Amino acid sequence: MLTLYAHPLSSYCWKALIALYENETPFSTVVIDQNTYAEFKALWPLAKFPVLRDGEQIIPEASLIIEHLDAHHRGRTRFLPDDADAAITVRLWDRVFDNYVMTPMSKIIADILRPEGKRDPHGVEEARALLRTAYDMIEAQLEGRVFIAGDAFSMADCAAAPSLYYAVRNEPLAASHVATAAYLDRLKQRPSFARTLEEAQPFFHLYPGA
Ligand SMILES: N[C@@H](CCC(=O)N[C@@H](CS)C(=O)NCC(=O)O)C(=O)O
Repeated sequence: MLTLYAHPLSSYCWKALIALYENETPFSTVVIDQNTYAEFKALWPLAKFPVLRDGEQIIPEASLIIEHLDAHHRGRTRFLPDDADAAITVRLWDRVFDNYVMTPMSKIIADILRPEGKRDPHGVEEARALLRTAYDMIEAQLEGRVFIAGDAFSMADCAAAPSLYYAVRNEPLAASHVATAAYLDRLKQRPSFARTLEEAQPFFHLYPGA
C-alpha cells in the first residue's frame, strides 16, 4: 500500500497527486500537521513534502515519486516515454517548471507571508522577471503541441499544472501568451487536476497566493 505524506495546498504535493489520480492508483494520505510532523521529519529530515512510502521504500521529491509510479505502479497514463531522448525532453520541461516557474512563484508568495520590514522587493522583482522569461519559453514550446513535451500527457504536465496555476495568479500571463492560457485551461479540465483542485478548495482561504 502506498502512503503519501502531503499538505492540501502544497504545489509539489499537487504534482504527485495528479500522477496518482491519472491512473487511479490506490494510496492513503497522511496530512502533515502538528500531529504528524515528527513522524514525517523522521522519514525525511529535510521535511519537504510530498514524500511517498511504498512498503519499506521512502521516496521524496515529487519528480522521483512520479518516476517511481511509472516504474512500479504503471497505469494507462505513462509519465515518461520509453524512448530515451523523448524522456529527456519530459525531464527537461519538468525541470523548467520546477526551477523556473515553481521556484520564482514560491518566492513571490513567501514574500507576501513575510512580516513588514523583512520583505525582499528586489528578489521578488527578479522572480517576476524569471517567470516572464519562463512564460515566453513555454509559449514557444507549446506551438503545435497539445501537452508541453508533445501530444501525450507526461510528468512535465504534472509539474506544469500546479506551478502555472499558482504562478499566473501572482504574475499574470501577457495577452500574447495565448497558447499558455489555453494549455492551463486544458490542464484544469483534466480530471486528475480538476479533482486535485476540488479537494484543495476548502483550504484556499488559508493561503494568500491561492
Ligand atoms: N524539491 C522538492 C520541493 C518540495 C517543497 O519545497 N515542498 C514545499 C511545499 S510545496 C515544502 O515542503 N514546504 C515546507 C517547507 O519548506 O518547510 C520536490 O520537488 O518535491
